[in-house]
Amino acid sequence: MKSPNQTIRIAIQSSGRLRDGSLQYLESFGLQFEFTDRSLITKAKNFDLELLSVRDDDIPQYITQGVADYGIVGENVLYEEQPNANVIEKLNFCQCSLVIAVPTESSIQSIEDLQNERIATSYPNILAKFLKDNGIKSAIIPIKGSVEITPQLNLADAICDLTQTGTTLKQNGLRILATVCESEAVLITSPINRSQTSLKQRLQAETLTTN
Ligand code: PRT
Ligand code: ZN
Repeated sequence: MKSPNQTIRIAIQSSGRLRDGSLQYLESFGLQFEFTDRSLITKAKNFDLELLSVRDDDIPQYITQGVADYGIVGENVLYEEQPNANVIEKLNFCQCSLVIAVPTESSIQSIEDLQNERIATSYPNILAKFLKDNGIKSAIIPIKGSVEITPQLNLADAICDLTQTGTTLKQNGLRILATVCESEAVLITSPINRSQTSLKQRLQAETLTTN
């Protein structure tokens, strides 16, 4: 486990939808990085800070274990793995919705109609809580990717997946039945960062030196 007062370490996604927004957020503080290769760890040029570039799914774990001081991850991934996680700040990018959708021609018209039906999802924990809160018992089919295809394969009667523009749902002949939650990128911190100081405060506490 990393001890306090060492180099600040921030876990961000190595590539994907969160990557650019995460870097822009960090660069807005004046931090400068030089990416020379695909290395896992990149040191800031002008601050005692380093980036850990990893898969987004692993970021909550890195934070819980204190391997990194801060992390940037989507709320969907965070709440799937750690419902009681400590979010420091919402970052206003990578917005999307986690929705339940059914085939356009399905007889399922309301969430009550999901009783005893099969729902495929990559977010079984968030979905289970939603169904429980609404008093509905369905069979949750955990699936890692291409969830939208499962009704066509008769693997599921409904899906619970992320959507942004709605294009993918439409292309797969699906319509939205209910929104489970909204999601955006958030800054989270390690439990060993006991003061729960925002990254901004921590960076501003020391003067950035430009090269
Ligand atoms: O490799 P790694 O595990 O790090 O990345 P990943 O492939 O798991 O994640 P990535 O890069 O695809 O997404 C990272 C995060 O971006 C997600 O966890 C969400 O917080 C956020 N995000 C925002 C989205 C979307 N928008 C989104 N549209 N994640 C996924 N999608 C999918 C959606 O499920 C659909 O299949 O994109 C497809 C297109 O969506 P439409 O509605 O615009 O057609
Ligand atoms: Zn992922």
